[in-house]
Amino acid sequence: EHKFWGTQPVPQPGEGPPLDDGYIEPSKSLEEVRQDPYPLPKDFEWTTLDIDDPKQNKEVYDLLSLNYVEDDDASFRFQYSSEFLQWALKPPGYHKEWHVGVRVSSNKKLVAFISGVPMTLRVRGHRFLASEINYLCVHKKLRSKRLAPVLIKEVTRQVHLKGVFQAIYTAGVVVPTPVSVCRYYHRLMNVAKLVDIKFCYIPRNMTLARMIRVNKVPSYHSIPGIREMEERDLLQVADLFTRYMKRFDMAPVFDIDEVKHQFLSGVGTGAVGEGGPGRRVGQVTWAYVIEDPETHKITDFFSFYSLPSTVINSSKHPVLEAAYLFYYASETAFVEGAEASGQLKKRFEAVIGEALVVANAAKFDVFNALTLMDNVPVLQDLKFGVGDGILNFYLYNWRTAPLAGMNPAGGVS
Ligand code: YNC
Ligand code: MG
Repeated sequence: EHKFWGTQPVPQPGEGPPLDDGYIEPSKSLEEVRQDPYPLPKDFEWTTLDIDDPKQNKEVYDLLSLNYVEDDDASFRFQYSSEFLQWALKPPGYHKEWHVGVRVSSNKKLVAFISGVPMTLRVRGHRFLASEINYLCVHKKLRSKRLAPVLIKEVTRQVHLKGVFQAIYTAGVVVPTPVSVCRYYHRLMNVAKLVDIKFCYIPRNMTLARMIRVNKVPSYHSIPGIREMEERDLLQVADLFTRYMKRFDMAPVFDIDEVKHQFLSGVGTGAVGEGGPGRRVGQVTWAYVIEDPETHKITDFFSFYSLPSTVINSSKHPVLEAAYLFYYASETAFVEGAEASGQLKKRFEAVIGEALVVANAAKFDVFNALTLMDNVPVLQDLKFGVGDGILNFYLYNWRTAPLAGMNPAGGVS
């Protein structure tokens, strides 16, 4: 059935839940790792992409904009920006060798890519170094030629060469074997445009005018003390993030430098407004804190990122501007009884509601969220609608029982 995945250290179909968490195959010593690159079909050659070099960054951008992930009916295709790729591919401790490309030997055209970045991952009670694998892409003209397994094996070799033997990745497709499954939800903001590009439809018994009214996002904040996150907040945000993420069975572990990178390095340059309403030039991420007006302590934070999609068959609206909910946290999670009483849900509703206000002011068309963390209970009240997209989470060379929320309608941790 799975000619490639059947050979890899991942849980195989029908295995059943493991008795103990742990690796599937042991780590190798450096000498045991294959020293030469995997062979490519003739006429192709390996390349390492330098994302700092504007020319090479543009080559990855072009490959992905034309060949990366599309929705099921090929209406929308992710359009990661150059700034996004800079942010995503260069976290603290990144290795340029993990940014793997394939070129046509004759004209050097970039036709395939896969990347990894280092991270510390916690799965249940275990913490380990891992690579986060993303942006696997093969040019449309080279599909179904078994190039993807070669890319995966080569990035695995490069990861092994740095002494890392586990990985995490997500995909819309199902391969052996998801550790968790999430569903996408969408909060419509620019309703007229979303209807125009057929991102959504006007339901029966509804009019466009009424739909616009129902989905109106407030233009003002409602939580006192909300402001953009700044460098002086790093210690408090890192501490809050670390404590809050303990609620979940699988989570990244960020040190201060990583918190700085994840939440502050993508905010762009210049002043808010110079990159369009509510945006800086080249802004990829937004991060806000709530500072208690009395104690001046940070009680909550939230973040989201910009990931536009090309609208494949539209000249009127070439780009769908989508914001994606990223990490958030709240001290309310540590208030005794707050979860049982519904106080925690209320707080998250207010906090994520503020993210909608910021994203709407920045002229995003839609705000997306997955059924993970503490999202699920607030999605309905914040007027998110269920999407048709699914995101499967995978671990490479790590065994653990399925994580909560395997039911894509439910919550995940
Ligand atoms: C996928 N997305 O099942 P079997 S997500 C994993 N993730 O193998 P061929 C995938 N495996 O089933 P094509 C996969 N898509 O025979 C396909 N496969 O065992 C498997 N699309 O290869 C597939 N980007 O080259 C099959 O297929 C084998 O030409 C078939 O190429 C696939 O980034 C692809 O969706 C996805 O560009 C490159 O369709 C191509 O179709 C494409 O004949 C549009 O491959 C863009 C797209 C994928 C986005 C992503 C995460 C990737 C994770 C990869 C696995 C990492 C493992 C950990 C490595 C480090 C380990 C350490 C330590
Ligand atoms: Mg292929």
